[in-house]
Amino acid sequence: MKIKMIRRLLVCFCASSAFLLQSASADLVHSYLLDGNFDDEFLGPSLIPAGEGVFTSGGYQFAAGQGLSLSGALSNPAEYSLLIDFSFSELGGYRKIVDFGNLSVDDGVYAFSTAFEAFSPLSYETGPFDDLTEDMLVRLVITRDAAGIFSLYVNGNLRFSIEDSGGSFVFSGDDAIIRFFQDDATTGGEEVSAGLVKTIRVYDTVLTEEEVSSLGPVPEPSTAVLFGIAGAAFLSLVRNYRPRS
Ligand SMILES: [Ca+2]
Ligand SMILES: [Ca+2]
Repeated sequence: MKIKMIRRLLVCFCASSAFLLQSASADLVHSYLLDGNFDDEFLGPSLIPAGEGVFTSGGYQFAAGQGLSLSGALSNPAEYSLLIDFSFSELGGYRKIVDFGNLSVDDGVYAFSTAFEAFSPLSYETGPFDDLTEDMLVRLVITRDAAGIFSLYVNGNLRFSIEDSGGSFVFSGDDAIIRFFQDDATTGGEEVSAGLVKTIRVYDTVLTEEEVSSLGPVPEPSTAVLFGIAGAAFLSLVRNYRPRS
């Protein structure tokens, strides 16, 4: 009886683990959990820090302008999805989150006051205010498809889609370099904030609205922790099991 029950639990646990891994990894090509290093969990290129931030229990903490960069992570610099779990400790005015042109142009994704904004001189779109709160983690997902439709999501919810006809949101630097939390030279590198980044994920396809929605907000407690708890509970069950003779 008991062996059957444990076997059933084991099957259930493995199946749900496989499902979690599978659903989390669809089209996911690079994953950075900033828990003490800049390594890609998929053994791809590492993030490069632009300063000397510090790792805390919550993630990588950086001073204003000390962002991160990532090169050679995209197979197509014009078609991608990026997930960023981060917080800024100062808001107000423009503060750059993602730069697409190796810091050579003003175009990019910014925090504009407490809203997210996709800015280019040709077209820009601002989401609702109060999407950002100082020092509160938020999950930003941006996607761009080959036809140039650029979408921005906050905590799993679509904020806007725009047509990027000018290619402002195509990564145009060498090796499609992605720069996080660093400002361009055209505004003197000054549109920045100190902050904290917990997770960065790179997908080589465009996530659908449904897929982004299923990613939800920043996990609290994290999925990894819950997964760990479930695993520990199962192991403890197995360890405590004593077959009756
Ligand atoms: Ca890590
Ligand atoms: Ca700028």
